Amino acid sequence: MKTSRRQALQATLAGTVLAGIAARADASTAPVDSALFLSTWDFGAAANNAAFARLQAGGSLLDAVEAGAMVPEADAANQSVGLGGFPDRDGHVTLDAIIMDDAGHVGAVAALEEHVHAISVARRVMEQTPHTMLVGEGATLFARQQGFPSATLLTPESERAWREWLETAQYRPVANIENQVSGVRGNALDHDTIGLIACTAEGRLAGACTTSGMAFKLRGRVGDSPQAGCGLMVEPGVGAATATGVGEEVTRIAGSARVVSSMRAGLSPAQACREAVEQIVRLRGDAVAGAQVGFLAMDHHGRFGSFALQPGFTFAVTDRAGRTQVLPADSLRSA
Ligand code: SD4
Repeated sequence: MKTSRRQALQATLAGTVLAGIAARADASTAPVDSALFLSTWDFGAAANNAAFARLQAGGSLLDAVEAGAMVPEADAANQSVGLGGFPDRDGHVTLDAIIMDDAGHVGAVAALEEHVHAISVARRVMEQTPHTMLVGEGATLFARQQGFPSATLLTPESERAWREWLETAQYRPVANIENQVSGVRGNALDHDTIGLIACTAEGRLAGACTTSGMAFKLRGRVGDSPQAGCGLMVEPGVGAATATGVGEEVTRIAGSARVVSSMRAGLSPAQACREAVEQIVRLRGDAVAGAQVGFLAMDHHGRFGSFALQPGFTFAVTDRAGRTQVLPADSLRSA
């Protein structure tokens, strides 16, 4: 399965990459030296392009990151975000999302059901309530009350995968495809969470992160993604970071906040991402032997970097002219 997934990914990359696929994922050598949008995985390219289009059409930076995150959320073929996401072990698709800007505005939802665009509900939490996060039934009720259309998130394909998983009910995340479980084959082109961070030429920052979380998780499980400082962090005058992979490992170290703090202390975005991955390994040792965690970071000049625990993490970068590339991240472990 791993080989065919890699072949499929290569085919996608060939179709998506506009230039510089062989470049290292660091600002010093990448052909794009300052990013406008940076997002996780190869499917981030379409999200970045939507974000760019929204900005070009006069939207705010928050409008742009929201528009970008909505792309994988609406894609039923993507089984790790939004519509068609893999369900929890009881068959419910539950979504986690967060949106944040550099003026202290944060909104998040966790374990949201029945609504495709968790990122938009998160934004509504930010803009219409005094709170930063709503969860479970409360989040779903809020979305209804706010007039978001309800939808059935479980697609026949994801239901089939869940029923197949029920035959063994083993929870064994696999690197780079955490949302697929050993023995259950999802869409080989799809990965996990989308985290999308943005930086304008003026140094304004924003970010969005949205996911259906780990496939077949315990009901009520919330990952890193919607937690401020874990799946996403934005700090004015410093930078932004986002994470993907096994959320529990990211949460243990408040990963994205750690990456931003390291940038504040003078590390480059790539160094800051690497430091966070190394901290996870220091803490967890063999417990993370097969796990994947990947970080993306961008400073307030748009310099960007990434680093992952395992090989296979890719990210999409869009420069201020709207050119998008998909690049491979460096990793602690080798292939
Ligand atoms: C979670 N971090 O819910 C998310 C899932 C993910 O790669 O990104 N997997 O733990």
